[in-house]
Amino acid sequence: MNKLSPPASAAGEESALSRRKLLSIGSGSVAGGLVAHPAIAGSLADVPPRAVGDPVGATSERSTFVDLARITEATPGKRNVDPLDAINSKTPLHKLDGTITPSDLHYERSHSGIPALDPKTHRLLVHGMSARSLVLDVGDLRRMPSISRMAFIECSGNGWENWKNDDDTLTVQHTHGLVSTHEWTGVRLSYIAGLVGRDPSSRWMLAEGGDASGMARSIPMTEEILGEAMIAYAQNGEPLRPAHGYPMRLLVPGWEGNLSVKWLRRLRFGDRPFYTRWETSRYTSLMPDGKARQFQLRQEVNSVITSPSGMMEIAPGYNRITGLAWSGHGAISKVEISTDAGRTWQEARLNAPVLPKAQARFQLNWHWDGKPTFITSRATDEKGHVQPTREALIGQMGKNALFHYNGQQIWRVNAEGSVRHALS
Ligand SMILES: Nc1nc2c(c(=O)[nH]1)N[C@H]1C(S)=C(S)[C@@H](COP(=O)(O)O)O[C@H]1N2
Ligand SMILES: [Mo]
Repeated sequence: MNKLSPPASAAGEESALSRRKLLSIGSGSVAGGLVAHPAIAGSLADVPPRAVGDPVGATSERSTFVDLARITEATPGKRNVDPLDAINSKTPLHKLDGTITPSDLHYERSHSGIPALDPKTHRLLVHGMSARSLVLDVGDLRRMPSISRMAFIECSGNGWENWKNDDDTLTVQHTHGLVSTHEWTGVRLSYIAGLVGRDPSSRWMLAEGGDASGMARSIPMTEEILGEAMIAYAQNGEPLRPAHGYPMRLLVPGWEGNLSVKWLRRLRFGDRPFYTRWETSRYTSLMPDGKARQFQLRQEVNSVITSPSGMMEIAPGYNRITGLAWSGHGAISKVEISTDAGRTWQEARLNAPVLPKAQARFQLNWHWDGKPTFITSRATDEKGHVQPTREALIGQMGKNALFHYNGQQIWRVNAEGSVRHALS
């Protein structure tokens, strides 16, 4: 039995491993370089001495032993490209813990690069179907009542590799690295709408960015969005970084990332969608009958096992399965894991807190018997939406679509313990 095998008395999912089974777990070392030491009485002689420190600095850096980076991508399949050709940069989900994405590793999608906007000159115009119009700077926003909340942003292109063919070399960073979770701070959209006296019959709002791409999206003015959307000026406690919309962006929790318009310069209230090119051609889904689906705006329930995942190696015996689940409908209520190609499912433990429209961390103890198999996760949200299999999703959407892939992700484990991307 290796030294990290959980005690048989442990509660929850650990009890799924019977004592008999635990005792029979092989003596092989745990994957990831951990050595199973013989059980001797431990003493400080086994622990290195205290170390001399470097000077205290104005900002802190990651340990030189830690390797964390996003990867740039041009189109699906064109990976690790020259930054000048990149259209996005993906979060290393397999190397992160907990649920909050560090600010410099939040995925990034920018259609025309990152403008350097000066907060002294940047302005936001709020106008349209309202009693008055207003021009605001970030100082004005900072003087208003603020809210902070945890929320994920997910590009509707997340998972786009999975519409295509199988690729053995894909990691979870490639397949799911276009979703991240932050604590965001800003002013409620309903507060701004109240300031300008928005006409209650205004059912749509145009949000326009200040970058060269001319990004502009129509946002439905539902109670949910008016109550939850914000004009954000801070991420994880610091001002927005330029890549994420400095000095201000719209944040629409739970809806496709494209609606969270960065470098926000205009909000215009109207009574119908504005049909910008971003919603008539770009962010639409081509259906099997040749028609395009427009305004598919919500991010559906989704999950993925981040460890073990694509391109990792495991050893027989105890392995911890962990991953992330999220839904644009609200909080995650359940994540189930199958380690036998979908025949049987076990409920994973969710780490607290589990917050609405934020990523939730799940985990399960697993005893791998060394036989080839497939592992997969299936999330359910508080509104009862269940993450579909790839077959069910494609049955509904066909294979022409590029956006809104939320099928269950399968990882294949072969006899050598190599974990690889699989579609079925
Ligand atoms: N002005 C502007 N806003 C934008 C974009 C953009 O290119 N320009 N990209 C959108 C897309 S497609 C996504 S997925 C999110 C990404 O936000 P992030 O880069 O902060 O992760 O921003 C959205 N807002
Ligand atoms: Mo996106």
